[in-house]
Amino acid sequence: MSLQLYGHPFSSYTWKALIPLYANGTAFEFRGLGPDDPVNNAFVVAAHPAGKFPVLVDGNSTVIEATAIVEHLAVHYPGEAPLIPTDPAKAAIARMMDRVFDNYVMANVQRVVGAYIANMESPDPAEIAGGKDGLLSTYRWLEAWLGSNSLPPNVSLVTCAAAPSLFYADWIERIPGDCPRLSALRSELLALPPVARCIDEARPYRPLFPLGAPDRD
Ligand SMILES: N[C@@H](CCC(=O)N[C@@H](CS)C(=O)NCC(=O)O)C(=O)O
Repeated sequence: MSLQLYGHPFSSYTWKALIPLYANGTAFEFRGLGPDDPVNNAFVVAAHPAGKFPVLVDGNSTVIEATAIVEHLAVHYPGEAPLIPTDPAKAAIARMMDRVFDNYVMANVQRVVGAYIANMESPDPAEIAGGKDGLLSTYRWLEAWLGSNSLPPNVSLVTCAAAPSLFYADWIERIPGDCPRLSALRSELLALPPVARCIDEARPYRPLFPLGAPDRD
């Protein structure tokens, strides 16, 4: 099989690459990372400047960074879900929103999770407060944005970024009641078949969530 995806089923950025693969029924081999997979771990450490995943291998090409993986799939493995809007103006907006979800939702999730991973008994309260405040600011920005914009109707780059980041963000700082559009968007995204599949495949790993996984979703 020419496509291989290196990642972990509980990793939000791995979901970002899995969602387009599942949405378009693209055949690939999943290469898991973890204590029992030293060869796969070593491959990722060599492939990415910071050893981060997912990593996609397509024949002789190695593609790092989840956004670039979605772009690669859109170009080389087009399918039912047009991952990047064909209208260049809409594509520019999709790329802008991809940055919002990565840089201001997922980065704040990782800030809080990182504080726990650094010190499970006594996570840095400033890091936790900073991450949670950042999430609340972004929730309010997204709520306002959704008042006059909507996501593309099909699975797109924005879905791939938004679904995993909102899934985990809500576990860290619940989307407040004054953000009903964002709350509804999260529910709609989690119900999409490729997203629901990622959620189900990750269920066995929930005990790994450093803050304790809530009993929902
Ligand atoms: N900018 C990267 C971020 C990827 C990332 O943060 N992946 C996490 C897993 S969700 C990771 O590799 N964590 C392990 C590490 O940082 O060493 C991307 O978009 O692919």
